[in-house]
Amino acid sequence: MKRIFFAFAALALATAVQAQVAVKDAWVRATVPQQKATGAFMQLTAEKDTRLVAARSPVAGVVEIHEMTMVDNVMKMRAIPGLDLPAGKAVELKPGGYHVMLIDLKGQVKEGDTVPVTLVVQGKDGKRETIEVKAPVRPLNAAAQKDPSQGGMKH
Ligand SMILES: [Cu+2]
Repeated sequence: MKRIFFAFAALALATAVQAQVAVKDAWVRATVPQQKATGAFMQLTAEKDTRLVAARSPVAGVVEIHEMTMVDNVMKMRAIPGLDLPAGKAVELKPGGYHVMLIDLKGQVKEGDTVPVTLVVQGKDGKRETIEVKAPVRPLNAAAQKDPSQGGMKH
């Protein structure tokens, strides 16, 4: 009986730590050989006002938070210091919008792989916590070719 209680307590603790920000539909775009960067996409919903301040992944030397904006009719992306996650509001990271940029890739990211991504979020109280995400790799497609978040842009 005691053992069951401890198992349950450990489970409750684990979910409590992760409950701050829910991650849905995480995925990473597959790369071709020699490609040095790609994007990670997901939907984030924070319980309380939170800010995504950093990310890291073992597959990339550098990981940045990017946004895409239209500049003179051309989609450009740039690194931003953080992304606000308002309480209860789903924030989409998707091609053509915000994304987690995996730069300086250590190897090809292939369809069928799973890429671990660690998100660092900060609450209004300044406390940081990390969220571990396992993002499956999805294939490139024709529509993605024009999208700079696929790594076509040189960093
Ligand atoms: Cu980018």
